[in-house]
Amino acid sequence: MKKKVLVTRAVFDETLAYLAQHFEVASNQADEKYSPAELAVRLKGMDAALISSTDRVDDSLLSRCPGLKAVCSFSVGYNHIDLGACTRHGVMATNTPGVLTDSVADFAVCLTLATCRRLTESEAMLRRGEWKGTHLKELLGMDLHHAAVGICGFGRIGQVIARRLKGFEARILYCTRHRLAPERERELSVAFAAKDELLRQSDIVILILPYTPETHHYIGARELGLMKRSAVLINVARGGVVDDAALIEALKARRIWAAGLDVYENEPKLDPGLLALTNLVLSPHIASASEPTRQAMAMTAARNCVAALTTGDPPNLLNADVLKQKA
Ligand code: 8YV
Repeated sequence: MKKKVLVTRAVFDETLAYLAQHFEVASNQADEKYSPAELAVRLKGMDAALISSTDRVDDSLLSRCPGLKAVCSFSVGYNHIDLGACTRHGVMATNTPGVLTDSVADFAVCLTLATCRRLTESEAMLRRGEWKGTHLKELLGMDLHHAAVGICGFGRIGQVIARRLKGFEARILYCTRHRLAPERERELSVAFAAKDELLRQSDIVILILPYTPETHHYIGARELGLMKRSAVLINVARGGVVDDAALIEALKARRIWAAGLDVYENEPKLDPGLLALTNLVLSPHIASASEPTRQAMAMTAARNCVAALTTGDPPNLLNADVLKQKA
């Protein structure tokens, strides 16, 4: 009997073809967004699921699908998965680190440049037919080259962002839980700074840290108050890392100069206050959305799933303690 796998969101045909070599696959190419109740029903009798960061995996879901052995997310972030609950229910959880690092780093630089140089605001003015021709003081922005850029979160993606920004001769500060070795700091030409100091010194602050209970509202009114009035805030991490309401107030009051957001609290619902702001660039959680990268994410998740249901030792296992429990 082939094992059964549910794919909760639309994926590439290649991914489904690969999975079908191993499993009986229930797909969702219509890309319906399953409610938690719907997901629980569809997971009944399944051995594993390929999930997206839009699917919440917790005790309440897992208690309704006792046969489930693995959840394989096509995302590097895993704040949508309660790892403790997975381990308690004997369910392996995996993610897709590494394959999206370069694309997300590229996009962080893209969002930074678009925000600093008021790209979307300019384009919107053009599309409204309001352009009267170029003049000296039109849509003046700020420079990324030679700027002081503070990167909060300095794992794989943060370090590649730093490498990208070397080409802009930016002065890079970083803060993270585990400071790098001095030789690695020299190699990347970066300097460690405590969070508040980084916020005070930076012209541009880029957020690329995991979303956890500790990093909820990592940037709120207090932190925005520490930043320069001329500063730019970029969020390519997770919505909850920034207090959207505090950010709206700070942007309205020009407490900071501008922001660029790819992620939002309660996405895909955006706080209407965000939509009214012009000193704000918005993108719909597309930092990893290059064709090759999303293909690689889907295949990595599929391979994790095959490994989980065959060898029981998937390469990107997040909750290793589940194996001890199975032993
Ligand atoms: C995903 C992301 O595309 O990988 C992540 O953590 O946020 C994005 O790359 C998104 O989560 C869809 O799964």
